[in-house]
Parts: sequence; structure tokens; C-alpha cells
Amino acid sequence: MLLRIDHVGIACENLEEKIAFYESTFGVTVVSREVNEEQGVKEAMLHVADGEGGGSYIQLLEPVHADTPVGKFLAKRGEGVHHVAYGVSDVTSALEAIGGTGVRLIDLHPRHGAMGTSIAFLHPKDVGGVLTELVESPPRPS
Ligand code: MC0
Repeated sequence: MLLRIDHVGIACENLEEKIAFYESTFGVTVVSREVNEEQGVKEAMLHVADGEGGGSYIQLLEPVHADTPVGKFLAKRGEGVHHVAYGVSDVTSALEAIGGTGVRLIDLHPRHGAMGTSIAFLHPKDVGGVLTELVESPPRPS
């Protein structure tokens, strides 16, 4: 069901500072920046590698305000890994299969994610303390 690690989401206080750190330390570059109001984040995707069905990325996340998932996470735990996102070919059928195992779905239906993806989150309390995201990439241009 899982095709690859699509991205690791990292919560940070200052997006621009963290982008500069990742670029100068690891030689990765930003391929996309977005503000996702629905998710309450300003985010940047830094490309790491290409895999089956899409790339893999580091996703840096700064909250747009304190009362958001990432804002609450920072207040409680400080900067660090916020979630792990796996690539799937069909997020709706993956949700159905995983929901059927008893894992709580935060999103019953896919939502809009970075770079035109469809995403859905699984509850960290049912995934060993790891907030887990499923990502379906948009079709690649042929
Ligand atoms: C919260 N908890 C986490 C966690 N966030 N555990 C592991 N990793 C995380 N990131 C734990 C808390 O420590 C707490 O445990 C319990 O879950 C409840 O947390 P809370 O702080 O009281 O907050 P809730 O319950 O209001 O919300 C938690 C929940 C929420 C995971 C449901 O953050 C959520 O819906 N997240 C999904 C959306 C999201 O994160 N969006 C931002 C990224 P204790 O033991 O203290 O009770 S958007 C994104 O990434 C998009 C743009 C993309 O990829 O393209």
C-alpha cells in the first residue's frame, strides 16, 4: 500500500531561518512554498530524491498563528519532527483499508496538500505516537 516516504514534516518557529539551515547544511533546495490556510501553516518543500510515483521531501512548517495544529505542537513540544507522510496511489482506498483496521482517521476524506497533492491524516495516538499522513500525488505530465 505504501509507495515511499513522501515527506517528513518538521515544525519550526521561523521558516526562512530553517530553510537557510537545511539548504546550507544538506545542499537541498526549495521546490515549492505555500500558505495552507485550512491547515494553518506556511510551508516549504525541499527536494531530497525521486521515488516510485513521486519525489521525497523535507517539509518545513511554520504555524500561521498559535491556535493551529503546528502552533499547539510547538508550544507543547518545541521544534522537531511533526509528522511522517507516506505516498499512496489512492488516498481514498488507503483510508478505507486503514480505517478498517481500527486506526482513527483524522480526515475521513482527502484534503488539499502541498504541490497539488491529496492528503489525509491518521491519529498519532493510534500510530504509536506518530502523526501519520497519506499523500496521493497528482498525475505526472506525460
Ligand atoms: C498532537 N499530538 C501529537 C501531535 N500533535 N503526537 C504526535 N505528533 C504530533 N504532531 C498529541 C498531543 O501530544 C496530545 O497527546 C494529543 O495528540 C492531542 O493533541 P492536542 O495538542 O490536544 O491537539 P488536538 O487533539 O486538538 O489535535 C491533535 C491532532 C491535530 C493530531 C488531531 O493536530 C490534527 O488534526 N493534525 C492533523 C492536521 C495537521 O497537523 N496539519 C498541519 C500540517 P497527549 O498525550 O498530550 O494527550 S499540514 C500539512 O502537513 C500539509 C500542508 C501537507 O503535508 O501538505
